[in-house]
Amino acid sequence: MIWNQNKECMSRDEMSALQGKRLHKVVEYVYHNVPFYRKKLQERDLIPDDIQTIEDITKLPYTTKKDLRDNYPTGLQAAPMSQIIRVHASSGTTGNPTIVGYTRKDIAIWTECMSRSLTAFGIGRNDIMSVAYGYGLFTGGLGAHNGVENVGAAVVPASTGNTEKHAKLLRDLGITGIACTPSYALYLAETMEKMGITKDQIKLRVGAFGAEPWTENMRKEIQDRLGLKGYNIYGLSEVMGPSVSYECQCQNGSHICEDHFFPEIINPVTLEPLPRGQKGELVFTTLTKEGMPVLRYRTRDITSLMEGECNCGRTAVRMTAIEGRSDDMLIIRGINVFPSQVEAVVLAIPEIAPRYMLIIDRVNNLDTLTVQVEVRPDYFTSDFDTPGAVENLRKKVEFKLRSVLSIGAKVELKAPGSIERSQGKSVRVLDKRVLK
Ligand code: DLL
Repeated sequence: MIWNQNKECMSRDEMSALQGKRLHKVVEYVYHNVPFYRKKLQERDLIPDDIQTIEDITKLPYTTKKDLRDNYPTGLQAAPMSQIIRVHASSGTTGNPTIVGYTRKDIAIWTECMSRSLTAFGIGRNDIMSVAYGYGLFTGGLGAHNGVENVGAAVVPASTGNTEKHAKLLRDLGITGIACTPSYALYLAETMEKMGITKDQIKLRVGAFGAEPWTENMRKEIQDRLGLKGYNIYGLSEVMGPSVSYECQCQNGSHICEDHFFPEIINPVTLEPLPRGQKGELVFTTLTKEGMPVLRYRTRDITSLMEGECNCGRTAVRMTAIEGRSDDMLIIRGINVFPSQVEAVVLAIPEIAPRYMLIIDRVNNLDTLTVQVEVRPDYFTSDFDTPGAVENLRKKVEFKLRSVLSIGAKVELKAPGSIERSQGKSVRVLDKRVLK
């Protein structure tokens, strides 16, 4: 089934013409509403009328996460606050999150894209779908939620946590679809097994998995343990949220909603655009967004694009599974974490030296994060004799980390000089997870 035959199956020529028209409009819109973009265009001697076709996109400057950080909180927002009806936030590279505001039209378009994904996965009005992406600030929960309601299925807003209760509901309600991270799906399978719930007792048929990288082996394992078919769903907050692209029944790449999000692939070092088919960094321009449109936003995700009609009948360009990142962002329990965020916390605590190490592991399918930090020599000798001092400091670091990272980390205090110094580029991350 196809949700929007007209847009998902458009001929290439029609799609390019539509994209060109929309690109001109969005450039005109940001030129008049976002000083940051006006300045960037003026620096290149560009006015909106210079952008007429989609090929003209290469004249435009790139936008990066740093630009969002430098314009925190809402400097890149184009619509006035009176037109914003929702705000989400995702991890910034340091202390401040990235704030994204959506207008009513943005939410309607997002819901439309999410409906395309769910329809491609085979979810419709006869389904009951639990959404086990986080609902707090993260785009996963509410983004998926709106789509499930829109296609007429019944949504169960399970969110994350409460896994035993969720497993019981899966069985008792006969839930047929689930949206969550692939690692949470495995954790859920394990919890069910511990509770003695077998896959014959549940009716799960479809899984909408994304927000973190996963492999074909993980897909097989989840499908086998939960008795469903797992589909990939991709997205990012700066561009929209879940449903920037989605797999169809053919599962040969994820179709991009390219009437709304124009994709390019670039060489992350030289920033040269690469021809379709070549692997590189994915860049998106939002063609219809009002709240916070982005021009040529560098996602840092490494993938390649495939053109040509798919056996499902959709013509929309497909992207291959994300192979990695061109920066140091980690995804831990579905949450984006930058080592620089930890650094910002560490630098702000006087008792701690600016030395740290992140150790990430996957225990029983759940990601764990341990942060080792070094105590400053002066504090180590003088205050450490006071009863409770060590524990208080450890708790303080844990508390600050949780508020900045949005996930819990176990903190280990280390004696001065005990975190290994590296000879060359410092190694601050030890990722022990192996994606099988
Ligand atoms: O993760 C949006 C989302 C929610 C997508 C639910 C899918 C399902 P952010 O928190 O901004 O947004 O993180 C975006 O997560 O740049 C990728 O690195 C990674 N990512 C998202 N989906 C996938 C996927 C949401 N299917 C960042 N495969 C992106 C691999 C993914 N990585």
